[in-house]
This record gives sequence, C-alpha cells and structure tokens, in this order.
Amino acid sequence: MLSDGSSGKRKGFPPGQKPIKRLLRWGKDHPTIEGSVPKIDLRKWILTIEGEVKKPIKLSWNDLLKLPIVESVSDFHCVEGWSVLDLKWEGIRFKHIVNMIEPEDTVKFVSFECADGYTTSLSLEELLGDNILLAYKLDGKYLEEGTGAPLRLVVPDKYAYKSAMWITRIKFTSRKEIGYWESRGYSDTADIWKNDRFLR
Ligand SMILES: Nc1nc2c(c(=O)[nH]1)N[C@H]1C(S)=C(S)[C@@H](COP(=O)(O)O)O[C@H]1N2
Ligand SMILES: [Mo]
Repeated sequence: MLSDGSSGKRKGFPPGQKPIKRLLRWGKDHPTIEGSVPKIDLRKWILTIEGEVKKPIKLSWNDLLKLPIVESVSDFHCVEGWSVLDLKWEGIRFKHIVNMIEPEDTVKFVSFECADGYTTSLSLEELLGDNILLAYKLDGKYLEEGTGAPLRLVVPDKYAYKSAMWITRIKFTSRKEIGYWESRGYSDTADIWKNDRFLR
C-alpha cells in the first residue's frame, strides 16, 4: 500500500487546540444536525461524482473498494478546540478521483453532500494534497456509523467541519457553494494553522 510518508512528522501543534483520546462518535457523544445518524444500506449506497467534469461516475461500495487504497497518518482538529492525534486513515486519494473524472477547465471548487443533509466545500487546489483522502478505514477497521461510515473526507489542515462524513455526492463547480457551518458563522478557509475559526 502507498503511504504519503507523513507518519510521525508532526509540523507543530495548531493554536487553541487540546488533544483528547479518541474521535467523538456522532449520534452517541455528539448530536447530528438531523438528530440521529443517517442509516445507510451499503447494498444501495451510491457515491455520485458529477458537475463540470468530462467523465461523471457513480460508484457502488464494491466499485469503491476496487480503487487503489492509500494510507495517511494525520491529526484531526475540531473547531470546538479538541484534537485527536495520529489517526491512520485508509481510502482513496482525492487526487485519484480528480484524475478519473477529468474536471473541465472551469472548475475551481468541489462541494460535498452527505446523507444527513450536511454540506461543505473546498477549492479544488486544496484537495490535491497527498494527505487528502476519501477514507473508509480508520486505524485498520472500516469506519463506524458514528465516524462517518461508509465514506468520509479527511482534510488534515482544515478544521474538521471540512471532513464530511456519510458522503453521497461530490460536485465539481466553477462557483463556490457555501457549506452548512460556513453559512452559519464559521470560517470558509478553516485553516487550523491560522486559527481561522469564524467568519470575519
Ligand atoms: N455529514 C457530516 N459530516 C460532518 C459533520 C456533520 O455534522 N455531518 N460534522 C463535522 C464536524 S464539526 C466534525 S468535528 C467532524 C467529526 O468527526 P468525528 O465523528 O470523526 O469526530 O465531522 C465533520 N463532518
Ligand atoms: Mo467539529
């Protein structure tokens, strides 16, 4: 398996964060935006990847498992001030998806839609790093429903509200679509190193 070689090389600790032992399990340790964790049947789950792209695709769970798997170790930082260190994520490198769907030259942003109605977005450029994954395993095990099963985004250098859980649709766009928390007062840049927590 390919690794991004980041393991163990922490580049300091972002301001205003405190480590805790493990991720929160949404639905148990933390409420979800719609009340309960979305029920996802893996036999019916489809990941739709579309927008301004030359080759839109729909992937079933089995299709997804056939794509090349990579691992990346990173820290996870929630804007509420907690961090979980050294998480080993495994999944598909986001860049691989970009190469598969061939975005049009007009594309500047990518929106993520989730089974709980949550949304977030990032610039395409921010998603090309080797540590940006569509992850389906954490520390050697398939994700649990409370941590985003079957598939979540991992963007280590952004506050965790960019790391969309329960993804169902990915859309490549020329216009920015503002996400759920980003339209409720949280920073759209969400840079953990710059302490970009709130809209200014
Ligand atoms: N679909 C979806 N993704 C989401 C959220 C959400 O409410 N819905 N919350 C975000 C926030 S604020 C955090 S801190 C992380 C939590 O991930 P964890 O359960 O693995 O700790 O998921 C992010 N992704
Ligand atoms: Mo969060």
